Amino acid sequence: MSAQADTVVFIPALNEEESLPGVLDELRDELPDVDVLVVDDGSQDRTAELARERGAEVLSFPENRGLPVVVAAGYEYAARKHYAFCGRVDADGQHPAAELQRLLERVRSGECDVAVGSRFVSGDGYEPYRYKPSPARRFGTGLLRRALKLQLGRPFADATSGMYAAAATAFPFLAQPYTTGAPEVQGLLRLADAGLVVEEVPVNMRERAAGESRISGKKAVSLVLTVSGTIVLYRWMKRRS
Ligand SMILES: Nc1nc2c(ncn2[C@@H]2O[C@H](COP(=O)(O)OP(=O)(O)O)[C@@H](O)[C@H]2O)c(=O)[nH]1
Ligand SMILES: [Mg+2]
Repeated sequence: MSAQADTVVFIPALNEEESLPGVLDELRDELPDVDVLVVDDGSQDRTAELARERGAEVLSFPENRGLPVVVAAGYEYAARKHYAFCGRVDADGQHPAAELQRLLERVRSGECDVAVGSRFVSGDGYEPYRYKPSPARRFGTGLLRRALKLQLGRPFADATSGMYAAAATAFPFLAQPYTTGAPEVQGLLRLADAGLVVEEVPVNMRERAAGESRISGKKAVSLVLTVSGTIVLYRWMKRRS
């Protein structure tokens, strides 16, 4: 067994046997020096087996616990194993490994504590408006952006992105249990309260390689409600504590 790397990249995965091998191969090619952890959330398919075959560490839950639990577990693992940096990408092939590398460079250079991959900011050669969400989705995210800006005191364009690089300073905040269905949004609120530096970095994302997104049609509506609920709930809990 080789020495532990300074970086772990974790991948939440629920029944992703079709896409996960490609994601792991791409990570190995682009980021050969990182350790990889697949957090298998009670998959019924060969997700865990395929991950192990490709040399990833696997944390398997006996049954489905949901993405918020999985996300906390990923950062908790990074903290417990004393990694200096932690990345997170989807198992569906949406997040190019080369883009994660750019996020990791930002945190490694000390420029920020957390770098979030964003489809909706421009710069660094990334065109504005390169992603055109449906009108319904645009309406929803517009509302969320306004609510979030009030809470964070700054604009944040892609608050539900799951593509992250974090330095160890951020692990304790990202590893705390999430009490809402929108862990990314809740995490951003915590990081802002802790005074950590979070940067939104323009990236390109792909369509998921196979299977279905968590977010489609009616689920998009419920996501908007969940995220708004998260913001309100977070305020309320903070006022009481
Ligand atoms: N562990 C776990 N992972 C999930 C669950 N739902 C989705 N995922 C994984 O979390 C990631 C994000 O889900 P995805 O459907 O791609 O959401 P989207 O990218 O926001 O559309 C993927 O890698 C999924 O395999 C869940 O209930 N538990
Ligand atoms: Mg996805």
